[in-house]
Amino acid sequence: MQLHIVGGFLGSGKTTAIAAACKTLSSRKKTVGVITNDQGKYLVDTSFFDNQKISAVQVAGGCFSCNYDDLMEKTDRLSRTIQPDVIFAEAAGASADIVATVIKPLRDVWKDREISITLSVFADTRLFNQWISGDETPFSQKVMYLYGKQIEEAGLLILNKRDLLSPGRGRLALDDARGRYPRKNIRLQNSLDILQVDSWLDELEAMSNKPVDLLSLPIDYNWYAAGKAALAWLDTSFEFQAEGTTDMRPLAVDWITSLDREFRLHSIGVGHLKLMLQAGKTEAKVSLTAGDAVSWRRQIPDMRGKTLRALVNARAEYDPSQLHDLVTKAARSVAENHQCQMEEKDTEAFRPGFPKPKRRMM
Ligand SMILES: Nc1nc2c(ncn2[C@@H]2O[C@H](COP(=O)(O)OP(=O)(O)OP(=O)(O)O)[C@@H](O)[C@H]2O)c(=O)[nH]1
Ligand SMILES: [Mg+2]
Repeated sequence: MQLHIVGGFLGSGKTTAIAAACKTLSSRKKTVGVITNDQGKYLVDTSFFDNQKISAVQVAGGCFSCNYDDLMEKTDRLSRTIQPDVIFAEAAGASADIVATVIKPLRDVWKDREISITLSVFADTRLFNQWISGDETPFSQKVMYLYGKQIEEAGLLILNKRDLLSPGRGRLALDDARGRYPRKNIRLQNSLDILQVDSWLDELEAMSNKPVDLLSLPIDYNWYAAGKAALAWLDTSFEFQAEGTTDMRPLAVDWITSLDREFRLHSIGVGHLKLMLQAGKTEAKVSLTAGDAVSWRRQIPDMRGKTLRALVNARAEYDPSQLHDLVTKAARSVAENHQCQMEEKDTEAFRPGFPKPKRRMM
């Protein structure tokens, strides 16, 4: 079996690439499962994989390294229930130090089992460019420390969303990355293009057959923890109830437009605001990441129904309760403007705690 761990910063495109890769593998008659991971427990990504009919289980309440036993348990459960050829494990977007705390310990306990493990790290090429050139980014130095550590430990670094840059700037990013990390496998990718995802899969296949040496990182856990704790985690659900069946899209568009405006107004570094929207029979995942002004609009289809349900996962560099206030206030205001009743439930707003890996192998 192949276990492909997919790391990388919030909103870099991990879920998108994994979902596309699962489709390709299924069409090749391979059985595939996914393990999602997050600090919270009400996860947009898990519902997204469920909606795509991809077998997914989640390791919730902390990163893989702190929930290492749960990761092994979920891998075994998937192995028993679907007997997969391939499992993708998507690490939470603010986790690093995966080689020392997850991959090496797993290779150690599974030394008698035929499981190959790879590590891909995704990076939005635009943020990567800012970081590698020393330009200002939407995030503080603490958060960018964690970001840099993710990049540093990648077995395969994917500079993703290449389609959002000119070909020249994309190539320049690739050259810069290769200059900084001459021994790393690095690729430029547009994960919305299935052929480019297929070629990532080919690389994963090759790496599974001939494992690359992964090096444990030197990492300052105080800085790493400070980077995590600078981020606010908000998971919550809203239900908007209209008087009769109507198109709920305008309400959703107004809500995210107003959130985007607030984020800019308060200069909030948005890692990823993701929503799973559902009205009638229509479901849609909508993402807003740093620097995305418009693309989320295309992700909201017409949604006819009397009720719009929204599962919200927001990760941003801000105070958790203020982030919660901001999201709720905007929801209340659009509900009023669109003459809907609004109810909120299952809310958790917090900062990720100090990472305490179960094992760490140098
Ligand atoms: N243009 C473009 N958009 C992309 C690409 N890959 C992903 N996206 C978009 O980026 C947004 C975030 O993608 P996700 O796959 O959810 O990102 P993620 O890394 O799983 O995010 P977290 O799980 O929150 O860490 C979505 O709107 C995707 O459609 C790409 O190659 N090009
Ligand atoms: Mg994801």
